[in-house]
Amino acid sequence: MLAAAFLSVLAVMSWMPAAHAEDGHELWLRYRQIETVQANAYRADASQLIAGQGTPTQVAARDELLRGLGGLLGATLPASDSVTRDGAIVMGTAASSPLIARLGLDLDDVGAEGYLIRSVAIDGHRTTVIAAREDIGALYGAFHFLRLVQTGQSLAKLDVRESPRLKLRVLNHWDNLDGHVERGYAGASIWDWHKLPDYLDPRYTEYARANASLGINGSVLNNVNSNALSLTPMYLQKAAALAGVFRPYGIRVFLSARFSAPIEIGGLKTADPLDPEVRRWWRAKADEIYRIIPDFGGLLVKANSEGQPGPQDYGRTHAEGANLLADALAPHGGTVMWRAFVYSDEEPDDRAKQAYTEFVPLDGKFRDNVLVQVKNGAIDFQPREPFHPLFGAMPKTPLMMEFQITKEYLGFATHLVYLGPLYEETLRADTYARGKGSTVTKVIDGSLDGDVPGRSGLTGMAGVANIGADRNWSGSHFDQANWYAYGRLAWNPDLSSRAIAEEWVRMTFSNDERFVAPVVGMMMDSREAVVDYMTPLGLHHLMGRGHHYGPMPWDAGGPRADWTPVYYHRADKNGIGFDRSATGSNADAQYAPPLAEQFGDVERVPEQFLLWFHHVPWDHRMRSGRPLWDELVHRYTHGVDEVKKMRATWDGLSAYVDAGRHAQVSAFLAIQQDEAQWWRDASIAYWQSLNGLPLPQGQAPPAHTLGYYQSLSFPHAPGN
Ligand code: BDP
Repeated sequence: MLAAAFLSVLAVMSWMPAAHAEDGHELWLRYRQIETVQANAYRADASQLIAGQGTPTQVAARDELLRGLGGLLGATLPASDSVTRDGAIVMGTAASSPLIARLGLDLDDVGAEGYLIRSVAIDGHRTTVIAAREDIGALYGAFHFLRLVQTGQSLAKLDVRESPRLKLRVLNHWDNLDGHVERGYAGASIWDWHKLPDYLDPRYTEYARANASLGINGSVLNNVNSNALSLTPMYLQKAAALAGVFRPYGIRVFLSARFSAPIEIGGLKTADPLDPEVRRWWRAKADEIYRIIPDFGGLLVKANSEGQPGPQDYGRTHAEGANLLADALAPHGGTVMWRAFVYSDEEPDDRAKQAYTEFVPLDGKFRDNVLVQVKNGAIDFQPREPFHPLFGAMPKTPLMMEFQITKEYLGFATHLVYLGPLYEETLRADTYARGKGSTVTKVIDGSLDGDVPGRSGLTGMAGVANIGADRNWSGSHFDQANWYAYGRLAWNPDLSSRAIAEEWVRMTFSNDERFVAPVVGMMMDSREAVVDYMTPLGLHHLMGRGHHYGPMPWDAGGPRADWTPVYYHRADKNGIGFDRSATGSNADAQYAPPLAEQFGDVERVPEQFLLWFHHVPWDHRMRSGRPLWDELVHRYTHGVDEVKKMRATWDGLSAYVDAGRHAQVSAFLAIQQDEAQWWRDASIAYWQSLNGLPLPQGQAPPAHTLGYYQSLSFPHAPGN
């Protein structure tokens, strides 16, 4: 009842003119003053703050509440030592707060990072406690409490109990030491390596706050295509300076390690993981790292993939490579995140099969402090892929999910594509590894195979960051939602992407229902739209070579076949699609039997994966009754139409958004519409050049000739 009353009051809450122009820099932590009536109601539940400031994390939590409530409610919250009035907030741990110790709350099972938020009475006064076992839990609780206010929820009768489902919740920065961000569309790297460690840009603290607000607890600072220099003393000092800024916010620093570092910076002749000198070198390196960064998280490694060095260079396995580093880090409690994104030059087979082929035989051979980090799909962060067949196939090995937040294959920074539904689709996918209900989430949170003897309890999720030096951090306002959604799902993979979108919209823009509902609707439809205008019905990897900008389905050149679109679509006069069934590469057999059968059967495969798993004639009958060709054209057009709809929706919402952000989103949607049309038209023109088929009735022909689309070139597209 009460909650409903609050929500209806909120319906009239509207955007308040900001003290300074909004440029997105404050992300979802804007803390702009809410409407007076509403603020008054909240003030009754936020009348004083009792919180320790004995540690940097306690200070961070207290400052955040003061800043947040001060901004949102437009009043300074008096701090005191005891509860003297209704509406007090008491925050801390049993160790930091005598009041919390006295309450005897049941904190046993919230874990080191969890918290409770509860409405209680203290000394006869209505009080909210934010209680945790460790300081970091209280900080997370503070952000949760603020989120309740930011999203207009009631503060009465609170009974929240939260703890993260995954242990490592990590951002992977693909940032080079020269400031370039690989696949970055938000400007240069935020790490100013040159001025570190002496100059600490205030952005580092803002970054840490934003991540802590989501529960992200790790940051891999440098690119997986790494430079061994990152492990030299000079760069370790720089990383240590960042670790110092992040520490109060519960974020540990990790580094990407180049496997051949013993040669490049150690002067050894080999990097063979079984060589005693190499082993000694890594042990000494780990000791050195931990002397400089005592709470260092560990190493991320891309090995024997796309030209990176690795154990296979010496005839050793991925497990032998990972264990080398794991043994060096183990005495210090460090973790190795060993990537499964591998495909070799020599292997002529289907690239989608290679990670499984190489890693499944290694199940059970990795040390306890190794996580194998697996991309969500078997190819490469495409607009839609079936979940990676490794999930569920390595019961003795903890697998860590790797999602891409930066939109390398989904329109860079200008396309509005909310990735929550993509993440959710993968996490909820059923692997059938141990019968029905064996979801990918259960694989990565360890619950599916927790009973496997000797299995380590490590769990984690990684997101390839979309953060750069742009004022708005992510290259566009809506791309902030992807950072946000990633973080929230890493904390709790069962959250719904729609609920996350709604939270984010309320915090980032407005609580006005007339704004929230249409914008959440746009976001939720946006992922399906991009699938339709770029790669409908299971098509994949059709983008421009190298930079990955725009459509290039005709591209057949370059150094390797499996980097070309023609390798993936296999279209000709008669049909289109990659046959991964038993008559083709048989990749579908890497899935558990019920799924393998479904994917392998052209009549039963979900249509969204039809051309991923099957090569079919252009007149293949679709469930809509249309022939495939007509359906394909229909999907392309539908994708473009969805973007037009998003534009119209956004145009109608200018009353609820500040002019600056509204204008930028509008301009980007216009770019997205043009580029969606380009994807549609170029793709259709190319397919027609192969199949010679007429367009279905009512479908507009491409605006230009195929030759025109083929003549376009973008040598300076960003992120390459
Ligand atoms: C691909 C990117 C490339 C990355 C690679 C990876 O195009 O820049 O280095 O993934 O994940 O998608 O290692």
